Amino acid sequence: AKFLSIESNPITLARAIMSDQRRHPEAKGDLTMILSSLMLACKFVSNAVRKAGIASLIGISGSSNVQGEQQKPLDILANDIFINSLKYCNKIAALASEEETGIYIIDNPDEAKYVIAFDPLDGSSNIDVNVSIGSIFAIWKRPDYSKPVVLEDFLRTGAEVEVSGYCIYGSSTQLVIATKEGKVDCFTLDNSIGDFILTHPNLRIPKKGNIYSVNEGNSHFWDKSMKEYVNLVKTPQDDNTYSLRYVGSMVSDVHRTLLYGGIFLYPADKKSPNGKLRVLYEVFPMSFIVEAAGGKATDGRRRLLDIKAHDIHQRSPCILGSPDDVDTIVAIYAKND
Ligand code: AHM
Ligand code: MG
Repeated sequence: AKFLSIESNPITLARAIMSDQRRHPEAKGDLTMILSSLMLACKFVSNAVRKAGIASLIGISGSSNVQGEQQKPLDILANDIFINSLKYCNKIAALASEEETGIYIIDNPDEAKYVIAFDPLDGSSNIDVNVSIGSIFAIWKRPDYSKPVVLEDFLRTGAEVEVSGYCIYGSSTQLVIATKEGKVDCFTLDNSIGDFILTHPNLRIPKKGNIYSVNEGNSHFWDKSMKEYVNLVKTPQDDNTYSLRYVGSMVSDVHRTLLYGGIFLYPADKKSPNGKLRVLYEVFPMSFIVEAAGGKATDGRRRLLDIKAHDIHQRSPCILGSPDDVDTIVAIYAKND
């Protein structure tokens, strides 16, 4: 007989979301359907990202491929994949994408209770140099789903998010999902079976870390408190030395912060008075995940999840990570204001 060491009872994402639904007998399975669609979209995008490097070698780059089909930049392709996948689950009334100018209303046969905001491929300037990138999303329940969907369905706070997550296309593909019950799970794509497997259940961010992550090239343009904070973490102390790690791909920088602890900062500066990151597609989903894992997220002065969006593409400064590290910078802002 041959003996194989293979996990015969893995918890797949499909199994996890089905058992979640069983725990909530009142639930109609809408979120289960939406998450299944997102899981499929992430697998498709992962596959496209993995092929991107070789595509130019085998002659399918440029404006059309060998079959004469129009080629699309990867971020536009990812946007199409997300839209198509979400359209057919019939549970999403409208979506807002970083790649779309306005909201995208889906013509549903039934009342759809949810709206979703996503960045289909964040950090896309990193694609050509083979650096990890990701997709980010947040889902809200519509306040009144008997009415036609309107822009206001998206102009909400981050605290009202039902579920949010990101998928990182790194050395492996991992999907991290946070629910409003405060549970964060990380699933890793097993390419051999084509399914996401629960590899990091109940993620909790370390209380304090020793990594800071920021584009320090902008430091000249920062406000006094930002400068003071970064100087502080760079000043050697007996029990405390911080390392700087900055990928420049939010999903990677936040993923590391979640697992190893520390702080990620994209502050406002003189060039970008509202920072760079988008509230709906980046700031809310990531803040929601970090808080659900026991971390904190602030713009320096207020909790990010308390912002109420007034524009789907609005930006905000974003500071998030281990609670002790975030508390330190919040105290500096309070002292200097
Ligand atoms: P994008 O949505 O155009 O890809 O930009 C967002 C990305 C984030 O992933 C990352 O945190 C940030 O831009 C990096 O910006 P910078 O190059 O200014 O440091
Ligand atoms: Mg982006």
